[in-house]
Order: sequence, then C-alpha cells, then structure tokens
Amino acid sequence: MGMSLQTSQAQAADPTGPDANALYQQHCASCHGADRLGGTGPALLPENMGRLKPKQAAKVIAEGRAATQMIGYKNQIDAAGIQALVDYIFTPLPEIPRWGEAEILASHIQHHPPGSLPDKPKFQADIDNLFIVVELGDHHATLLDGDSFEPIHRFPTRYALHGGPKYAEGGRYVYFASRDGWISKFDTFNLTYVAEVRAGINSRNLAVSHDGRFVMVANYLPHNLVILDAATLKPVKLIEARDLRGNSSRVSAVYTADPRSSFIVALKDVPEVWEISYQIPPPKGFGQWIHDHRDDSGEQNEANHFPIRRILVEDYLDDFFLTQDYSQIAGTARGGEGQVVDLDLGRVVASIDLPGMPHLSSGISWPWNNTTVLATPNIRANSISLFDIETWQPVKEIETLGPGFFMRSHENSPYAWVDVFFGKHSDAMHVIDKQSLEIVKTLRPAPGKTSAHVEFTKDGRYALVSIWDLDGALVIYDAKTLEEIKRLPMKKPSGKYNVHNKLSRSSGTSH
Ligand code: DHE
Repeated sequence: MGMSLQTSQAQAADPTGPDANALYQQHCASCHGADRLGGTGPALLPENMGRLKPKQAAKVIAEGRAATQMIGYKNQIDAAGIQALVDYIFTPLPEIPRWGEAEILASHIQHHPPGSLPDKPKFQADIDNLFIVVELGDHHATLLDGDSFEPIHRFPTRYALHGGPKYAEGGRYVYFASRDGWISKFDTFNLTYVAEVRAGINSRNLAVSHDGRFVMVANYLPHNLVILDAATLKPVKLIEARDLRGNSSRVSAVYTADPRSSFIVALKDVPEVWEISYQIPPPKGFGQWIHDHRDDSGEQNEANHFPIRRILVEDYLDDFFLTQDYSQIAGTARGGEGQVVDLDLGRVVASIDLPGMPHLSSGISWPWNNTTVLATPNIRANSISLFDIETWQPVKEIETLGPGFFMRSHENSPYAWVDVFFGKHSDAMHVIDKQSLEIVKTLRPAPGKTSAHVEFTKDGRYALVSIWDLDGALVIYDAKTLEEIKRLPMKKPSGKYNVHNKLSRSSGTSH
C-alpha cells in the first residue's frame, strides 16, 4: 500500500482543509505506523476501532488516553486538524494490505522456546479453577485463584484484546487474540509469555485444536485464516477465504469442534460455512482439497493438510452457536434471519427468526421439559430469545430491561445470568430461573455503572461479574444465595475465563 494513495485519498476528502496525511505522518506515524497498520500503538483502521466512535476518537486525540502512552494533542493540533485526522483514520485503506507468511514470520517473537521452562507451577492453586480476567481498561490480564479469589499475577496484554482467550494443555497455556491480529501465548505455570505473532491486521478470534497442536486465527484483514503451530506460534498454513467462484470474504469467526477434530468457520461475505479438518493425515475424502496441486498419488503431502468441507448456506453468517454434540450450528446474519446448519448432513436444516440480532456466541443451553433450550441475549432487543434445539421452534422471549451481550450458567446452577449491556439500565444483571424461565432477581452490583459478563467457578458455586468501568471491579456472588461475597478492584474487566469450564466445554459458557 503506497503512501501516495493515502495522500490522494485524504486530499480527495477535502482539498481545502488541513492536510490529514501530513498531520498523521508528523504526530501519529511513529507509534501507529506510517501505513496505519500499528506499531507500539494500535492500528488506526476503521475495522480495528471496535466500539470507538469518531466522536470518542476526536476526544482521545485531543486529550489522550488514560493509562496508555497516548498523549493529548489539543495544544498542537487545532479542532479542524483533529477532525481531519478522525476522518482520515475512519477511511478504509484503498487496498487490503498484504499480510502474508513473510510478514507474519517477521513479526514472530519467541520469548521462550518450547521445553525451556519448568513444568511445575510457580504458585499453589487448583489449576482447574484458575481464571484469566481480561482488563480492557489498561490492557492487562489478571490470573486469579478461583478458590481464594486472590489475584496470582497481573500482566500487560496487547492492545484491545477481543473474544475469549483459549486454554490448552490442561490450562497451562492460554492464547489471546487482539483486534490488531496479535496472538500471544502465555505460560500460566511460569507467569510469562512464551511466544507472540501478528497473524493478521484485523482479527476476529482464535480457536485452539482440542489436541493442543494448532491455533486457527480468523481475520477480517486480510481475508484469510491463519493456522499456527500452537507450540511456537509460527505459521503452518494460510488459507484464503474465497468461495468456489473466487469471491473473497472476511472471516466472521472460528471455533473448535473437538469430537470432529475440525475447525468450524463462518464467512461474512460469501454464503458458505466451512469445516476444516485438523487431523493429520486428514480423513479420506474429507471435503475438497483447497490447493490445486493435490497429491493424487495419495501420499502424504503437507499441501493436502487442513482440507475444507464447504457447506452452502442461504445467507452470510456472523457469529454462531455450536450444539453440545457438535452436530449443528445456529448462525445469525445481521439481517435477522437465523439458519441452522447440520454439519453431518452438510446443509441448512431449519431457519429461525432472530430479529433482535442475537449475540449467538454467547448462547448457552440447558435441559428443560425433556428437551434442551438454547438461550441467547439480543443486541438490538430488550429480551432473551429461547429455542427448543430439537425442533428449533421458539420457546419464549424473556423481557429484559435492555439489550444484553453475555449470558452464562453452569451445570450445577439453577440460574442463568444475563447482563443488560446497553441503555439506562446497563447497571442491571438479571438472574433467570432455568426451569420457570422467569427472571427471579435483578442485581445492581454498582448502581450507575455497566455490569456485564458472568463466569462461574468450576463447581458452579460462585458467579463472577464485571463492573465495566475504568474504576471497576470484579464482584463475586454466591451463585445460590445471590449474595455478594467479595469485590476486587479492576480496570474495566471484560471477560473472565475459567480453565475447567472452558476445557470441559461446559454448556453454560461460551466455547
Ligand atoms: Fe465481541 C466474543 C463478535 C463487539 C467483547 N465477540 C465475541 C465473539 C464474536 C464476537 C464472534 C466470539 C469469539 C470468541 O470468543 O472466540 N463482538 C462481536 C461483534 O460482531 C461485535 C458486535 C462488533 C465488533 O466490534 O466486532 C462485538 N465484543 C464487542 C464489544 O464491543 C465488546 C463488548 C468489547 C470489546 O472487547 O470490544 C466485546 N466479545 C467480547 C468479549 C468476548 C467476545 C469479552 C468473549 C466472550 C466470552 O466470554 O467468550
């Protein structure tokens, strides 16, 4: 991507106004990269901004950002200049930047080679009941003892992590993904990062194969999937996201389907769902080979690893929910029509009405009335939607005080918890009885501050809630009496992830 393209792009926006490119190069490029792809600071591309709106971006440029190296520029750049910079960074790049194997490899950092660190934890705690708490406020994570609720270690993360970190090897390793495409592997036993790599420019999420051998990264930019060696984080294979006609697509999300030894991938711009086998060698006849140079002799050839099975669907999929037996996925397109895809049959088997834009990766399921219900919060409706996953018929809409983002339960708990993430009641947290399907209590852990995202301890006895504020906290509740038992100050804690619940793929949590 050439600088001249950016210059002409900025000038085309307003030939008489401030020269945004010159301002950018003078003040921003040294941290955020001359090409806006990031450096010590995050990438400044519209796709990478997350929830940051242009107005908030202008405030950050003027006043800086607390707890980061971003200083305020209002004394150096006038209001028109700041606005020009905002327009500039919210303009997509004219071309998808190249981020191939060479760029990925060049970014790779091996802090500690595999096998070089002790295999014994540096602390005393039940590894199964550890939590990682991501603190978005100052881009840190805390390793928490899930029995004593004492922090074990707090460490910096890459800028703007998104999606759930994923565990491997019984919880010893945890893999993080940032919106800027940085993948970091942290050794919880030795309390240190062991490897890092930038696998994309704008990433959605990552999945780790159940055997701990491979990490797959889903990217918006570039349009591809990147398979990494889980031991070193070095790239193993890049797969372009294209349909059979060659149309390219952003990748919405990837999840691991343990019993199938495969990754399930949703694509945002082409109507296909992919199943990619990570068995080596792959099962005979699995899907179709993605490389032209298929080894017809039948001999093992690395190019033939990770074959793709393409399932044609009726609409593009955003995030999706995987049934506990991994036979079906329920996916949502932002339009409101949901689709159920049977992974064994390889086709859409039902459609579901999802007008509230559910956050299906937050969907959870539990046994109810001789069947199983899927419950999902909605980002654009004041309700929880419940479906019978045997028939995919709606069971109930539970009215809430506002749109929710995250929902959680645990096999040992009679309750499901869901936040109110948006609107004037965002400090509310609803507790729903899993049998009567009624809200039995609405907690307000910190009146006036958003409470969000719940995770249970491994035995389901305690529920941990985030106060989503720079001056926030982790509030621990007795999951039965619903009484608060402890409060730990934290900086905008977002998600929290329990080793046992994640590795056992508890039906009450995201996978
Ligand atoms: Fe997320 C998970 C998609 C905005 C915080 N979010 C996910 C996942 C998807 C997703 C597909 C599952 C990935 C995984 O865990 O492996 N999120 C989206 C969006 O499409 C959306 C609406 C728009 C976007 O900007 O991408 C979106 N998400 C947000 C936010 O604004 C949140 C609240 C703050 C942030 O971090 O940017 C946010 N998303 C989270 C968190 C998880 C997540 C904390 C992990 C939840 C879990 O418990 O597993």
